[in-house]
Amino acid sequence: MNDDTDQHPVLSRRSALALLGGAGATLALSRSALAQNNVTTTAAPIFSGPGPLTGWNGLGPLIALPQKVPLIRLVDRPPLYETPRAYFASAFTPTAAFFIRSNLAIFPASIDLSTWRLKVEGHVNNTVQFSLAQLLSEFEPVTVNAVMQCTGNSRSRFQPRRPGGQWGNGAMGCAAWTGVRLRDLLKKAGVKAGSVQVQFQGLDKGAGAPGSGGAEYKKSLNLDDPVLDRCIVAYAMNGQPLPLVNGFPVRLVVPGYFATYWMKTLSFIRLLTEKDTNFWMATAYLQPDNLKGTTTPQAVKDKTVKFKPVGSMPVRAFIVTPDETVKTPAGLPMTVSGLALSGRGAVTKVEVSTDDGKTWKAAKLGEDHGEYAFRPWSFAWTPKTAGSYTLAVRATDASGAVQTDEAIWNPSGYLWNTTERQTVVVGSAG
Ligand SMILES: Nc1nc2c(c(=O)[nH]1)N[C@H]1C(S)=C(S)[C@@H](COP(=O)(O)O)O[C@H]1N2
Ligand SMILES: [Mo]
Repeated sequence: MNDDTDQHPVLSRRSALALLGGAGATLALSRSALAQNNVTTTAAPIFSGPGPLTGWNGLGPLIALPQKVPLIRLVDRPPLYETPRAYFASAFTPTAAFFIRSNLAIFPASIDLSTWRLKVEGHVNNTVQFSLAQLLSEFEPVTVNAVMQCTGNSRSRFQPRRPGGQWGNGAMGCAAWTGVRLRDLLKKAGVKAGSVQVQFQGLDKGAGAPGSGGAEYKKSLNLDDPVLDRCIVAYAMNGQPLPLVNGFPVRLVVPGYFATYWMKTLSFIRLLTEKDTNFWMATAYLQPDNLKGTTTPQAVKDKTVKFKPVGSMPVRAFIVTPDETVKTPAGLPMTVSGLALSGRGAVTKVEVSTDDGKTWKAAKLGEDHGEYAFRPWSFAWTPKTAGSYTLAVRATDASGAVQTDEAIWNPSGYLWNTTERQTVVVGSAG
């Protein structure tokens, strides 16, 4: 992709406000200059204070990894790179702009397909292994459009703040994933009676959190979880091979579930006779055992909270345009637009407020790409008078769940789905 497109580089909310306030020096940094350097040279503050970080994206320089366009680097190693807001203008996220997150620091720098195999092992009738050529030729290919979202997406909103990557909203993306049904692979191996979970492991390595025993990233799903019927082992996203950092040659796709299960460089599928108690299942990626995954710091202190492994994604809607750089004259018709998602039933309704959530009107839903994909929405709005407006958006899904203004809180900073807001400055048309 050409760097100097109309995809705007990331401006932090603060630098954008400075820009609106007429800070000429900030404005003088042209988009092309930013793109050429692959870094933001604006004085984006490094956030260290106690309050929530409220810009749409997290804060960090724009850095391009191999096969990727510049993304917002939150952490170098293990890599946390966030997708800039402008890439969410369409329902499918460009592969090269897809976010990157790995839990361990050592990721394969190359894959030799002459020796790489996907193994199905453990409590099976026959241990089997497949080359990529076999996955491509011996199984019926299937495609599913699905959003992958990091469990900690939007963690920077948490109040009190939680440790971990301080994501804005860009730790998500939607792709058309093509590959082989997990069920077809399990059939080839023959799952033995007495198996309770299926475990997934990739090729990355690293120490993990000190003392955690988490040096191998392993994730498991219950064998009786209906999500297994829609899981695929994907060798393509958006009609292209997966970039190495996004899991080449194959990754697990778990439509509707958080990304923690979407194993990259998937190389081991293992049938277990006991529940998986490894660090990444028993200690990490736990949510309070309620639908919203919310609790209070006091309840955690009092040890009254029951936790369970995270699973499906609650309903969310995002305002993509206008962003904070838009300053519009009164009377000019504009389109408010964005995306919505839910892992718990199709998005059925999106509503927009132009008065900070006091009154709501239905937005128009865009093309339906499937239950697990982003659902685009748009809303025609003509601000009548000059002033500052606070737009809000909320979505409803087929389960009847609707977003609210109530903040989510849990110790790991997961499952944020509070209604989104965007302030728009409307000037006089003269
Ligand atoms: N092999 C492997 N797969 C993994 C992870 C990992 O650390 N190693 N992290 C998971 C998490 S937490 C996320 S958010 C997604 C990120 O996928 P991406 O880098 O393609 O965006 O991968 C998931 N799959
Ligand atoms: Mo994640």
